[in-house]
Amino acid sequence: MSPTWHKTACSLCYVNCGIEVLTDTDAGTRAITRVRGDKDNPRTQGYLCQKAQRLTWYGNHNDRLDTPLRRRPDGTHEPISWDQALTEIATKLTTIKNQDSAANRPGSMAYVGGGGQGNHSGGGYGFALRKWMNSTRFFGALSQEKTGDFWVNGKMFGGQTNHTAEGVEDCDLLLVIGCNPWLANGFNRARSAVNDIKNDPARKMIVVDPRRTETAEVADVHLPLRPGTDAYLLAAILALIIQRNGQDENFLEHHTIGYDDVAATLAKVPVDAWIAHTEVPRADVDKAVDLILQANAMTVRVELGIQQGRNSTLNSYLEKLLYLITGNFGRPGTNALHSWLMPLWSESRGERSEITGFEYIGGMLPLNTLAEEILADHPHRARILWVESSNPANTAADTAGIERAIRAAELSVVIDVAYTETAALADYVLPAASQHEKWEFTFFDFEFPTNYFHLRPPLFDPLPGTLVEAEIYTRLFDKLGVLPDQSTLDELTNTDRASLLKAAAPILQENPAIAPILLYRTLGRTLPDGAATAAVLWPGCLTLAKRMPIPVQRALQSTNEGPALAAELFDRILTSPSGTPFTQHEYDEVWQLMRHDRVNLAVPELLSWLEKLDPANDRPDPDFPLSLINGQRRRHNANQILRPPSWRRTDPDGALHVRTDDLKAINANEGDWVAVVSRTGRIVVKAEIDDSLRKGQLALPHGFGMAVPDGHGGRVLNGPRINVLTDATDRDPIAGTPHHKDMPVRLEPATAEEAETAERDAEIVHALISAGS
Ligand SMILES: Nc1nc2c(c(=O)[nH]1)N[C@H]1C(S)=C(S)[C@@H](COP(=O)(O)OP(=O)(O)OC[C@H]3O[C@@H](n4cnc5c(=O)[nH]c(N)nc54)[C@H](O)[C@@H]3O)O[C@H]1N2
Ligand SMILES: Nc1nc2c(c(=O)[nH]1)N[C@H]1C(S)=C(S)[C@@H](COP(=O)(O)OP(=O)(O)OC[C@H]3O[C@@H](n4cnc5c(=O)[nH]c(N)nc54)[C@H](O)[C@@H]3O)O[C@H]1N2
Ligand code: SF4
Ligand SMILES: [Mo]
Repeated sequence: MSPTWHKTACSLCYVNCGIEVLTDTDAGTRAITRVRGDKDNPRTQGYLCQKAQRLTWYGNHNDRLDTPLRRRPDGTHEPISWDQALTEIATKLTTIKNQDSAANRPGSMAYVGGGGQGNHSGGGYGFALRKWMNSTRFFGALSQEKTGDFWVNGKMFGGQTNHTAEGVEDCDLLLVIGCNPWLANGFNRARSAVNDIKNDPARKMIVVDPRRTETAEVADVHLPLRPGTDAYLLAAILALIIQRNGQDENFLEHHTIGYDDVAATLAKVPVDAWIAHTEVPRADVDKAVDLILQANAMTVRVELGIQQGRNSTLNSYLEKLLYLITGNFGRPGTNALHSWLMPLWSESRGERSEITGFEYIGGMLPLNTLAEEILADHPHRARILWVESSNPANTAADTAGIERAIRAAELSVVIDVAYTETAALADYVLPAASQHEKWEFTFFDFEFPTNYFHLRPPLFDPLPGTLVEAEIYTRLFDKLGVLPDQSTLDELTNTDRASLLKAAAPILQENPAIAPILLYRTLGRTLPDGAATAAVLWPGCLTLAKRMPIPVQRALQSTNEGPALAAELFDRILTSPSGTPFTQHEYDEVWQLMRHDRVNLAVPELLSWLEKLDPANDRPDPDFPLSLINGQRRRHNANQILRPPSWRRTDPDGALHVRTDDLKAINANEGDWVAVVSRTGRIVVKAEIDDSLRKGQLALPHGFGMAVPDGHGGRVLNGPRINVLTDATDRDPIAGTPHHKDMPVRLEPATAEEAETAERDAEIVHALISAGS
């Protein structure tokens, strides 16, 4: 039989490129032997990056979980049955829920994750549990990177789900601030898009990044600012634009309010002093302003360099002002808002944590405050830690604090595909079927004017012993005794789709939390080929068809309306293995996506933050004079998704990147073990020269620090556990996001003992790589 190519998506970053894979036909294996771009995918059109070929290392390795585990008193784990695990967990949940309500305190579950880069099918079901536990405490990766952006969107556009898209493919100027699309992608077909701009003399690119990145290398202008000084630079650029009358009066008049307040604040910016503070040559800033003023269609693309940098929320405001004041919004090749099939986050309205005082943004609390929520000496502290599809023991700030918090929780449960560092500390570990073993999708649909959704069928049967998340939660709710009896479920299953929610209304009124579970157990049973998890998409289709029928009709080339249009959309999603457009807008409709009537340019909290900026407050700490990029995206890292060391033969140790002169300053050489020391921790890493960094800047990679099986019954550390270094209290005042990209550290030679331990671990890891495990 000739091998067949299966359509799916890459789950190694949130772009989720459409791909086709060849799978090993030997029964029982779950190897992906070849990967190619799926040319039929209407969004990514066959693109893939260097990481996708290694996808097999995600679900096909010897550290997959295949049985529920329970923690023994000595801290080790023992296998137990699903039935026993879920019974015990349900008992503890019920006890704590009853205690919470008897004490009249808010639900005490802290829920972390709910989906990673490629999988959001489980999240809705996890939310159901959190809701049933009466808890609002939700934390995740987004709440350590994007919540500042969401907060600003709420103020300017009116909704925290009013999220922006970029028109990279059609722009004539791409302004890249604090991101490196050449290695990290982050938007569709990133490398092709960057190459297209490079090869077209009429199109330009500016890069704002302290390091001369691979992207900066091909830019027309590179502004290598001092780390952490973006707010000064962006404010100076805005001030210069206005000095040169570069504001788009027509756009400002018709689509915005508050410009005068913004202009008044910007007029006070001491442009020369602030540019001097950024250490970027003035002539280069002027060149950048020239390009911005000449552009017909500019798109601003930002990421962690400013979102996990100093003044994070202020940066998110200033980058938006750049495109709004110049009228680069809602036209081809500019920034815009986008539609959602179902929003990935929600709207908060100023509610705050009782424990830390931090504001909920998009329904989330800062991940940086998770340990405080659990460890606080407060009657309303979190008692349960529930983690699904996230590895905070490695990815949240202050590893030691997070580890203490996991141990301190009265109940900790981890749902994952692999035995992660978080799982290793949990009371119960529940093994999930991988993204290649179930129907899966994400809500990372950030496109305008046409937006796409991709539901992927499974490539393999679930690994024996694992369950799909929807099934895990449904069985747990069964144990909790809150699901209707079978005959009621049967009756609902036989109800026609359009009336299902109405028929279920009395049940949901009594217990609104169980809506996803109910859909899974009823509508889910009617879906083809086990696509039951997709049942949660049905309410999204109904709402969308009602709220924006015309863009949906255009996308589907349909004349249906109401529930019939929703049904057509739902069916289209179920039968489109390469993904499908779900909305197609006219550019003018961008204004209907916004909650405000006009964009509100003046955000008082941020204007006063800007007024208070003062270079004198930015002096480096003499004890920690260097700036660490703590979590750099490189050719071969992918969050914590690919765990076996063998997937990367390049950079096996997760080396520290450091300039020749900064390494010489401690009398060390390339290949030496050196210590990176912060206020919070110390880690030992291998030094590798990278002179594209700015003087005084170091970089450690994201996506390492896993404890992997060493082949002899133990575990070995693979590369730096970077968040040992992170101070969880060094964070944005509004969003609480950590300053991962500008962490004050110093460099020291490693001690002989440290070097010996590190070398021993590295030798084991290298042997594992040679053996291909
Ligand atoms: N290869 C790879 N790709 C990935 C991922 C991965 O793990 N590996 N993860 C995915 C995820 S979850 C995300 S969120 C994205 C992140 O994608 P990016 O944000 O593009 O990646 P980073 O390397 O974290 O940091 C971006 C840039 O910020 C720069 N920088 C550091 N300090 C400053 C500063 O003070 N100011 C400015 N302007 N820039 C600064 C760094 O030099 C770096 O080039 O990548 C996604 N893609
Ligand atoms: N110092 C520092 N820290 C950082 C960053 C940084 O730059 N520097 N970057 C931050 C950013 S931007 C991000 S996005 C986060 C990412 O950090 P996390 O939120 O922890 O997410 P991932 O690393 O993507 O890990 C996802 C987990 O999901 C598991 N998983 C994969 N598929 C499935 C599935 O189908 N079901 C279940 N239940 N589990 C599954 C994987 O095994 C893995 O353990 O890290 C953040 N942490
Ligand atoms: S850009 Fe690369 S890692 Fe991201 S989804 Fe596409 S192929 Fe996968
Ligand atoms: Mo991220």
